[in-house]
Amino acid sequence: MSIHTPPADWFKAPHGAERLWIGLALAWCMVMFVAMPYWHFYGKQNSTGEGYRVEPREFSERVAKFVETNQVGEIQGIPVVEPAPGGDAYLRAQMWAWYPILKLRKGQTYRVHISSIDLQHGFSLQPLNMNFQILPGYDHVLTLTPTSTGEFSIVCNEFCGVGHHLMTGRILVEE
Ligand SMILES: [Cu+2]
Repeated sequence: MSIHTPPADWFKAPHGAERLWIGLALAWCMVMFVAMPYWHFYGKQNSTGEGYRVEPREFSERVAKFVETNQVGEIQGIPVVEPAPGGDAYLRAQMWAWYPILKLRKGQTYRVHISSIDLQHGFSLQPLNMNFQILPGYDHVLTLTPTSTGEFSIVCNEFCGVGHHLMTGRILVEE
């Protein structure tokens, strides 16, 4: 069978259910088109976009110093560290762990510095579903004010190797 040109009047305008679904999809596209910039400016869980260049080795040193001066406990061998209210906290992403465990106070504001010292990871705070990309070489600063107490899990949502599924961490929030 040979390839032949389609008839000149091949186009048939969508009608019925097809027209309805295309219309709904288009309407939803328009809603998202407006919602994305809206969330960017008015969302309560947005990054401020504050970030700095940092060498992984240097970031590791800051994390070590932060742990050394603010450690208040230990859970399963991982230090629990409580930064001063209004102060800086450090969180290191590395295959395949988040380090250390942060202990924060409800209603206090912190500057949480997050970086990776090897490759790209994804910071996903659960169950709030706050998500940020964590890259080596960048100190990503999150201005964080916990509004509820409890234990929050951090999972890595950027595939980072065979231990990716084990890469969990936690943030404890107390009164
Ligand atoms: Cu990871």
